[in-house]
Order: sequence, then C-alpha cells, then structure tokens
Amino acid sequence: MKIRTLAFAAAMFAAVSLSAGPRSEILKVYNWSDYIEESVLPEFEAWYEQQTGEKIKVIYQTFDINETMLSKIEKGQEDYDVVCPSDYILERMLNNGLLIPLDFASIPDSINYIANNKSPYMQRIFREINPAIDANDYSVPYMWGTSGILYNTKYVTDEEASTWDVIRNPKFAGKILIKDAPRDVYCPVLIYLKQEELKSGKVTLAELMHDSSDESLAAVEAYLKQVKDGVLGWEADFGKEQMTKERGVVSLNWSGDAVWAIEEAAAVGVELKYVVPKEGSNVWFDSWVIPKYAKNAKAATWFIDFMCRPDIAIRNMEETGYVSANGAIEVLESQIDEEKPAVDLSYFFGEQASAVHVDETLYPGREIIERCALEHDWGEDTAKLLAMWSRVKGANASISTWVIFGIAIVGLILGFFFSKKKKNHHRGGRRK
Ligand code: SPD
Repeated sequence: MKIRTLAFAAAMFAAVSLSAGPRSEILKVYNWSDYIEESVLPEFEAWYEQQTGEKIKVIYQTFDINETMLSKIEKGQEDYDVVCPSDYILERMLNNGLLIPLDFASIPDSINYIANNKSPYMQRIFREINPAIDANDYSVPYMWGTSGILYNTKYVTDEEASTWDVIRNPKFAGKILIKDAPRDVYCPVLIYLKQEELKSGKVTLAELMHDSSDESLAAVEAYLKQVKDGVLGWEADFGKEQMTKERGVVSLNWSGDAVWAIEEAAAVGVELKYVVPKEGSNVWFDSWVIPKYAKNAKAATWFIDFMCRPDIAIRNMEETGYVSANGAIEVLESQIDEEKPAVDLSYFFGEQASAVHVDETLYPGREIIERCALEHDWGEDTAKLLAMWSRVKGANASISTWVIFGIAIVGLILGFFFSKKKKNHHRGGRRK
C-alpha cells in the first residue's frame, strides 16, 4: 500500500485540466485522500467507453476533512460530479437539498453492481438517516468502519487501550495522536463521560449522537483540555505513519488507517493493535453522492456503479486498508484468513456469515457493532462544536483546523458584505 501524495493529485489535476475536452466528456471526482487504488481511474475511462461508446476523462481531486468538501459544494457551488461525504455530512446534504437522486435505471440490469451488491445492513442504516428521505435513493456506500484506539503493544497494554481514558493517560504523554476530526473525537469522549447514564439506561448511545447541548460540549471541552498536553499531533492522515515509526504509541483513529498502519508496522517489526474501547464508539461510513451542481450525472452514476464492481471494491480495499461497504460475498471471501478467529458478520452479509475467519479490525463483529452508533448532523449547532474545537487546540491548531476556521471567517465576511450590499440596494431603491 502506498500513500497518495498531494503532488500526484496536483500534477494529475493540472495535466488533465489542460487537455480537458467538452464537459460531457469530463467526470469530476472529489474524494478523501489515500482512499482509492489510482489505477482504477484510467480503467474506468476505458470501461465507460466500452459500455456507452462515449469518451470520458476523470479529473480526480482529494480532501482531508469533510468540512472542506462540504464548503466547496455548499458555499462554492463547485461542479463536482461525484463526492464522498461521511454519514453526518450526507445527512446534512440531504436535509439541505444539495443532492440529486441517483438514476439507477440508467445502468443496464446485467451490470448494475449497485443494485446487485447492496448490503441489507447498509440499506437499513441509510433508511434511518432521515426517515423523511430515503438516503438509498441518493447515495451508495463506499467504505465503512469504526473509530477506536490504535496502540503500540511494546508500550501500551491491552487493558490500558481498552478504555477511551487512554488518551489522557500521563504515561503516554507526548506520544498521543488524535484525529483532527471534531465529530469523531467529540462522540467517543462524550460516550466515555456518560458511562453512568448509559449503564443506567438514562440515555442511549443513539441519543448521545444527537447531543449538542451546551452542558455536553462543555464537559467534552474540559476533558479535551486535559488531553491536549499529552498530544503529539492532531492529524488527518499522517498519524498512521507516526505510529509505524513509533513516534506515537496511542492514536485515536479510524479502523482503515489502523489496518494500514498495522500491516506497515509489522513489515518493520513493530506490533500495533486496534481496539474499539469497551465504553462504545461510533460506526461510520463514507458514501458516493452526486451534488446538485454536478454537470455530468450520467458518467457519475456509471462511476459509482464501477466502484461497486466486486473486483474494483477489493482492489480499493487492498490499497487503502479500509473496508468496502459492498455486500457481495466475493468481497468478504477475499478477506478470509483461516488463522483468524471466527467473527459474526451475519448482520452485514446475512446468516451464511455468522462465523467468518477475518480480521476484526477490518470487519467488526456483532458484539462490537452493538456498542457503536452513527453520528448525526447537528445543523446550526455544528458551529458550536467547531468553536469548541478551536478553543481546545488553540495555538496547536493544525492546517485542517485553520481551513475550517478560515472557511467560517470567509463565510462571515461574505455574509456581512452581501447584507451591506442588500441594504445599500434597498436604500438606493427608496431614493429613486
Ligand atoms: N484517508 C481516508 C480517510 C477516510 C475516512 N473516513 C472516515 C470518516 C469518519 N467520520
């Protein structure tokens, strides 16, 4: 597995833009960094031409955080044809009418990989995102996983890593990496802080995922301020390498980054492990959608279908460490390793998968999934979370935080400018 470099993306974007043809022959894809096997892109171009008789050139760009992508669509109205938001951003895009429905009927039945490889589990959780709009009509899941703790077994015991409190354990001060993803940090910390309420049944995990109260934000902020002194870095993508090089020993991370790091570290004799702490966590997914400003929905739909082709899904998994949300049994079979303990995956693949020998970091078993919940859109309250995040990180803020912060400031300035312009216009109108 190798990491996509920014330079590659920039060079590819520049080269393709220069030679770009008519818009109907261009497909603009905006995806997370390190989230695809690059060679599938030219293969898609050839496949599309073979299937439709039409030419297509993929312009591929990447982002590190959901909020950058969202801002480009929501505020910038950029004409990306396919983007890949996480669950709570998909929910926001649905709620705000930013997506167009997928025209599944435009793909012939014989090659409709979207329809043929749906996982019943994914379909169910997509239906639950917004009871009024079925997210299955607008999006197709790409990868999924959990948030948890990646740790170096030379320094950290299984017991120490089994609780979220490990991120504030003074023993690991200066060697702790935290994902620079406010929602993915807030949720586990809140779950940790609300253990008593969860155990007594006063609150459920699912309810906590909607909890944007001032009280909970303040509690998480106070906790994270204690964590901060021991933090080596707030990272969007570099954490996995820091762990393989043993600069960090504890990392609050996503399961896919963990798989990548565990494999890379093993190659240099370092043992890393991943655990979803006992208190619970969030399960997440990223999915393909077509934003309403897209200019080539047809090629976008074919692209999404191509991504659901089992052999393509497997290659993307192998490259990135993440797990395809594809329900095809070939995808599961490609990951079977008889040396691993049996895991109950019937919730995802059906009864035939009640004891499959796979890596549980890749595919969480039923008992792990039962202590995880999905994050949700907070609407206007998202601003409170971002403000809290900036206060916690303060001078240590990373590039992505400054990007989010910059986006908010530009939004405020534009809002101020336009409201002034509107007032002047009204004044002018009255003077006439
Ligand atoms: N490097 C690609 C990372 C994509 C992971 N998405 C996880 C989102 C969790 N909210």
